[in-house]
Amino acid sequence: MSAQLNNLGQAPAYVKHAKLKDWVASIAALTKPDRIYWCDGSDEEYSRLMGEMCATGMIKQLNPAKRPNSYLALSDPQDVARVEERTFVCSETQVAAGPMNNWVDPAEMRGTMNRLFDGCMRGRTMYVVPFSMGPLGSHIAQIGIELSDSPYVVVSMKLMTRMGRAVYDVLGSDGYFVPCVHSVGAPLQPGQPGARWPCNNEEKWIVHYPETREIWSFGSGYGGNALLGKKCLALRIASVMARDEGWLAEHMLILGVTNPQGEKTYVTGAFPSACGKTNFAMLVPPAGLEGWKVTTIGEDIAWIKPHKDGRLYAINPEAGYFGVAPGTNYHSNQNCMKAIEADTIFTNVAETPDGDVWWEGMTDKAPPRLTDWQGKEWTPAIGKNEGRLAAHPNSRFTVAATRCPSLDAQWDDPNGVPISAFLFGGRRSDTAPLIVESLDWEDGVYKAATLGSETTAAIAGKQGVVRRDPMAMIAFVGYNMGDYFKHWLKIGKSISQAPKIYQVNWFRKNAEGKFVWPGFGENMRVLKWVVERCQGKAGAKNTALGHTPDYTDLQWQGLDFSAEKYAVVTSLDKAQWQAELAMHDELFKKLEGYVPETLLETRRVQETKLAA
Ligand code: TSX
Ligand code: MN
Repeated sequence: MSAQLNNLGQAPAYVKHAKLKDWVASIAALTKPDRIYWCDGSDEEYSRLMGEMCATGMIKQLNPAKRPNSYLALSDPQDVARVEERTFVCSETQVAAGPMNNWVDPAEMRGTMNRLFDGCMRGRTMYVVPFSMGPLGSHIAQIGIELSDSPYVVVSMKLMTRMGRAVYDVLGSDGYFVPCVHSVGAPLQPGQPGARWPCNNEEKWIVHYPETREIWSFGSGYGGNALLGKKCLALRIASVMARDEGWLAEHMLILGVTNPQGEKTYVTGAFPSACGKTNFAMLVPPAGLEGWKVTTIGEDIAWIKPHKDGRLYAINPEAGYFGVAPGTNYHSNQNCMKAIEADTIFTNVAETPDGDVWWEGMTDKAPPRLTDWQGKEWTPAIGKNEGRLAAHPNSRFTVAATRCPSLDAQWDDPNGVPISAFLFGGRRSDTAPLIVESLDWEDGVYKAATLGSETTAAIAGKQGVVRRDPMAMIAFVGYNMGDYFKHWLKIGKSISQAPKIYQVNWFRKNAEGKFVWPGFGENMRVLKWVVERCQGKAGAKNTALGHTPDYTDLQWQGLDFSAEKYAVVTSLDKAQWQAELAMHDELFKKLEGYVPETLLETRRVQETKLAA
């Protein structure tokens, strides 16, 4: 195996960046890996690393007759999700990080990191992972280099980003990159056998230095804790870059809608977790809306820049999907199911006796026998008796975007696509109507800033409680949330053709506690109305919240959905909205002293309108 690896410290000839090589050497001197391996991102490298991980048992190849070129990884049971309470934004001052972020003085944090990382890669290989967030060479893209001691990170980054040798061509001898240091925090003594899924259950740290744009992550090998291009770079660090440079780094899907006339409109959507963002990004229009088509640019992150034509243009900085498996099936997301039919890494799902995968919600009925996400025997009876799930609720698939049947032709366009509308949605069983169009940019920013969603079993804590999640960015803004609101308001002033902003809710329930709106593909009816509003074609009525479609403004062909049901999902209850406004005040209280006056004024106007 070592014959394939470069010698310690020896960069390939095509790496021309002296500072990068110095930095790699300095991190190696600190972390003391046995070997350094410079990744080239080739398919051959991917297969070789998969072979090595299969040999150590970290990963298992699935049955190629069922899932060609696909693998299953089972993580440590204590390393299964992002660790928000262990995530830090270490800006020079605490005010700069704001009340929504964990903050530690950066000088103190550097001391902690230097102690933790000293010798933390002993017995392991340090991989040098070059990646581009966004199309290679795009003026909107950013380059990162992740140093990691996890081969699982390397193969995941190959699917999730533009990873490999070509990044060095863009970087040249002095290009800018975001330095990302990652360790699972599990050094090996000579002869010590490695854990199947190495991690550190005593110490987990996800650390950002916004001023110097650095990321240090210790102790976890899972998802956003370890794939540092995603939440750490593309959201927390990028949000700071965006603030400084006049653009937006957002937790948004991007989709294209093509109407029967062939006209294309691009829309983004920001939704907190458990609202079906990936499903919406890959939506299949229902019967009755023939001729309409949805194409996918991205399903998690959007980087959005003002263009000289006065519009906002968006790219997806990612090149793959790291999506939640449970609930994904051929009804909820046909495109996604097709994407993961091959060339996919599954993590923490269950395995069938014939070497395929399964998770809750994949089929109506569970297979009679499974191996669960912890490698234990599982049957529907065991699951029921012991309250044990076959797949972890946060189990994932990792797959390249190029496998997605609905992938938009423009997805890799370095200029991005022009955005006509922003959707902001939460999971609300009451209060919030199906859709409301904001009166203007400021009103839209207010709606986005006060976005709330009910918690589900997939998140720790109480179920059914409304949590404020401004712009679905609560865990991802790398600076003061109040300044982030100001930045949003400023962006609106910097463009002449601002997208319309909508508030949506697919989750209204009736008095019996049943979902009234059919959701999924039927959301296309709402999306069609949004697109036609942007084109000036669709009607609306005014309410205290903004413009909403009348029953007759939506197309119902192919769906039996009565005006009575429509009244339920669109009703606006004054008492409920007054309670809602009181909850907005709680958010503004947490951010006291930082909330822009424009939003506080919008809040007061709402009160008056509801009283009227
Ligand atoms: O993803 C969802 N979307 C967006 C799809 C484009 N989900 C899945 C939950 C989040 C992961 C939804 N669940 C949606 C939705 O629009 N709506 C609902 C609620 C719902 C659940 C089941 C039904 C209907 C609505 N079932 C029947 O009507 C038979
Ligand atoms: Mn996300």
